[in-house]
Amino acid sequence: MLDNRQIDLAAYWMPFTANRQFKAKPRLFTSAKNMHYTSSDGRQVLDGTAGLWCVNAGHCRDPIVKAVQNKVAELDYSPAFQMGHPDAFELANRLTALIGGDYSNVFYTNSGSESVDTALKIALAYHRVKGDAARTRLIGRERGYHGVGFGGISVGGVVTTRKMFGPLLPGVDHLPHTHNLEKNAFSRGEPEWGGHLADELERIVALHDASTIAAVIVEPMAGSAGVLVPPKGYLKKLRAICDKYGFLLIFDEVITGFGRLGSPFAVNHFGVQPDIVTAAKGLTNGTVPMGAVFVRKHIFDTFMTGPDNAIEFFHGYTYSGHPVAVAAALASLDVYAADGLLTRGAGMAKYFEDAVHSLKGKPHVIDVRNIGLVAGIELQPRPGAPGARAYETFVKCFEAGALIRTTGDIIALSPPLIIEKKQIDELVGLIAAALKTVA
Ligand code: PXG
Repeated sequence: MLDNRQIDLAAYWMPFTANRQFKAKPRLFTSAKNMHYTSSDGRQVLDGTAGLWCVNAGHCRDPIVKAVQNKVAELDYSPAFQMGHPDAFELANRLTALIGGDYSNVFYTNSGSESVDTALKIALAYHRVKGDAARTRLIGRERGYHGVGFGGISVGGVVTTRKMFGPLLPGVDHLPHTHNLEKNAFSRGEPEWGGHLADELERIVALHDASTIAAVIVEPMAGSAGVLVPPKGYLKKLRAICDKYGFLLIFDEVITGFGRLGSPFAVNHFGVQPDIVTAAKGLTNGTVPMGAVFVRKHIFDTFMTGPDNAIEFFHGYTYSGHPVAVAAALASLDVYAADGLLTRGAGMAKYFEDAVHSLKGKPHVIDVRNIGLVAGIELQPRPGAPGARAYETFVKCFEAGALIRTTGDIIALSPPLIIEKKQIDELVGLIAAALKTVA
């Protein structure tokens, strides 16, 4: 047990946190195992969010812990440029086999933000290498979240992550988001209404001309901005329009990768093959920072031209393919396979769906939406105090023994994929109880 008041909290500038509010009443975790965190005051807290959408196999799984411990003692670091280590190649082979299709190659990064910027750079460079240098525009979507790099915030559509930091990348445009409570409130799975919103890409083409557009990037399911499940047919339509005009399609699977929707990737779940796929988070079960970018064979092959001694893509990170991160990823894949976790969500989805939809009719709840092991529960904002209701619900849940995540007035649930039915009941029960106590 720790007394939070004895820790000097002053120097740490916390990310995406109300620093003064937090430090006035801190919430600290000191350990974790499987579905639970232990808080600094010694309480068990049920993890309803897999950390931040990353601890898909549950916490401190022995094979992953051991793999990291062993690797750090054996090969602490190996240069990423013009040198390699065997595990990095093995991981790339296993990842391309896992995602399937004709994804032939993997580029390593250290985070989702870096994966996004890497993917955007691959898209721009791809057209340049092909001699199509006029294709420089990038198309994102309103309410999209693609991390915090300048590329990611430029194509992203979350105003708070954009407004302070301009000018952003030029030549970016945005598709409309697909959120519409009048049409789709309390949808189960993919909403019926909204597939036609993909046609808005045609309007963007008419405005800018197809010859200027390099790529379209979307989250197959928008996570951060409040769990927006793609309407039926939407992603297939986007793919078709991209094909028609020669745009690369990028799926940002930082959240949806590694089993979140009940399939290994959203690519598999929706049967749509984008040209480039970004990943991070669940890649190492959140243990060690790591991201990855998957490309299809035609993308990689386009770069493999010119003299053999020429570097084909001037991009990379000191820690691309870090041995300890790679060890964590390999062990995570082993655990996912041994426990069947990358498809476990498919079997649990219906139970989870029924449980979260039982919140319909509870105080303040204006929508519940879900897919796989993800749910969004939207609350009516308190007049004049947007976000306050959801934040207070989050604090009450934490005090009662459950970790949830909120964005604005939306509660997002994304538990570790090992969650059991009785833990789903517990999580939803604690949220229902908290909602009753929030004004
Ligand atoms: N793309 C997507 C789709 C993401 O969800 C990133 C990129 C950036 O990843 P990094 O590793 O650079 O943070 C993300 C990150 C939340 C939440 O509560 C979501 C993210 C991060 C933190 C909190 O919704 N997503």
